[in-house]
Amino acid sequence: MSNNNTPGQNGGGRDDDGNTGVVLKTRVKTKKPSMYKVLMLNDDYTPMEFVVHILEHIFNKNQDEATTIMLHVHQKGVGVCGVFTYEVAETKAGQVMDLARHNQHPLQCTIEKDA
Ligand code: TYC
Repeated sequence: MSNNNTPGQNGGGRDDDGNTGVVLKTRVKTKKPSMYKVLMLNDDYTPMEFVVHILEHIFNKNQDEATTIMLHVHQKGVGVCGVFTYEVAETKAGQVMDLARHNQHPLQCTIEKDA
């Protein structure tokens, strides 16, 4: 993919309008943001249906996707609910923890910087 984002200097010290002198271009700020995984941890007490509900309503998964992720966490101990920018990841992890606490489930959710 290309962009117009490479800073450079016009040849011969002549700018686009033909004026002479030192001409520097500034890099346009278009760096991609760091991404963060939202991880859910297994426990022995949170009902499977509750985890599926969380995945459907907070992570916008359909029932099949939600069930697959829940079973992965149940069997492996940890799984990825989604990958987001930092603020979105923090917000979603907080929503999971709030819902779990309000329903008295020990479900744990954390975020981790993506590689
Ligand atoms: N292990 C739980 C049970 O057997 C289900 C569960 C799945 C809990 C995923 C947490 O993140 C979790 N009821």
